[in-house]
Amino acid sequence: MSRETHNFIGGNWQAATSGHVFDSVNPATEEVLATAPDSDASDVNAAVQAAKAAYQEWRLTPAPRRGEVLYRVAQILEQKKEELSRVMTQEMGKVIVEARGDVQEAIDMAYYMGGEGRRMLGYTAPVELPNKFGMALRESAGVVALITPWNFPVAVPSWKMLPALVAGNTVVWKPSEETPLTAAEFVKVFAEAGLPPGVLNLVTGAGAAGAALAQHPDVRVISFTGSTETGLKVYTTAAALGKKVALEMGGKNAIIVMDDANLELAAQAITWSAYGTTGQRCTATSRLIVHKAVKAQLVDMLVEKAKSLKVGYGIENDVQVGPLVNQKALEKVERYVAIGRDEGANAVVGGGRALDKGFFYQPTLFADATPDMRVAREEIFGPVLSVLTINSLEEAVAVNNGVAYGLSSSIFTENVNAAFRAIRDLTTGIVYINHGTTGAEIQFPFGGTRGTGNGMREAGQTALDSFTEWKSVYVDYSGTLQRAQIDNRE
Ligand code: UN1
Repeated sequence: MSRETHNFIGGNWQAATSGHVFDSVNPATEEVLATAPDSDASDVNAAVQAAKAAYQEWRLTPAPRRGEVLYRVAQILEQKKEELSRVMTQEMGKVIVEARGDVQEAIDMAYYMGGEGRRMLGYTAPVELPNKFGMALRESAGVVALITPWNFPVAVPSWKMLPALVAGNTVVWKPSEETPLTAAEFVKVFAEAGLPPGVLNLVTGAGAAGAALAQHPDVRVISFTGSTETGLKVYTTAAALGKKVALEMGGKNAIIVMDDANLELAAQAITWSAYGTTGQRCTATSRLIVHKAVKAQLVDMLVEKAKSLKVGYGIENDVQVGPLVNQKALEKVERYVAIGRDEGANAVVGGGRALDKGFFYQPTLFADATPDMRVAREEIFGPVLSVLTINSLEEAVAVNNGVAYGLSSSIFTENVNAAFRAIRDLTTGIVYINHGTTGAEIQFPFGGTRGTGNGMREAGQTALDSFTEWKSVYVDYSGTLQRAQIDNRE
């Protein structure tokens, strides 16, 4: 039976003013799971006004109290982890064990950012004059807008809203139109934790709602994760209005395997990073850059592993690969596999749809790709891995760095010198040694170089940079106008 979700504005659950709705479809069964408000600019405006009205009181709430709300969010999420994970699997298809991991990232982030309520460090530094004091403080920015994707429908929003909230901002959140039900269930956790009305507002909808947020004069900061195409539109609109924007966009992540690597370990990591989450992570591995001496052996191992993966409805415990999120995503994968075949990349496993119902695709491996092929350069966002052959570490690094994106990369080697050279030379925001390209932890900066982002990072202490303004404060306790010494200093 289909459920009905609502916007959450100023503490009230309500329909879109237009009354329009859209369907959220289970990608494994193709059944309608929920209907949700298809919000327009008037709903977005109502949410922004609610966030604006709640701002002064929230900003003046002592940060430790704000942090305590986040601890309660963490505790309620722990209790509701299974329920929320199941809704997520039903709504966007990731297998249940990964859905639990998604919720766990939000729990970790809630504890981490809850701690910021008692930290939120600024600094003091010596000043040039006697009887004078200087300090720099982090201050909230105001109303912040979050636009988030469906592939991590709880974790990614949590990376944004938890630092935003602990810093004293109020929030308007527009989740992906693929996951309105998961979003509504997540917002309920904040309400239950005692977050005051208006501090966190939810508006569901598609492009019109996102565009209205990017344009809204009362929105100071926009944090976006999603496709490069949409992200750049948001950036252009918001930058023209002088807003701060944090972007997290595409990836074309690679694992390098050197000739001295532990091949069984590498094969396991590649399989998980390429086909886990059906390849629908911005950190997923879509290129394998392998030394020619071990290529044939590694490809054989990967083909075996890809064949043995169980594709199906992720709510069943033994399923390892769920569906693509929707028909469009499935067709995109099909299109790219056709392109790869035309380019001569040689699909040695997979290469077609799986199962009769649902948006399933077989884990696919192109064994003979080259760095100039589109399948080795463009983001496919599906279970498709392209193998590129190299002869040296230098060549591997050049191939890794030679794409438009720079999120995550990895090297498998037993040689400590090679590992440290790779750490130095791989130009991605995240580098792994003897580990796949997925699985970033919330304590560290998350984000990428080149076309992946715009220089901002999420998670870790750096998350606060998106959602705070620095205020420098000078206190002159000399009782005199101490001007001459600094203005006329020789
Ligand atoms: C994403 O795909 O947008 O590092 C986020 C990882 C996860 C987060 C991925 N912790 O794979």
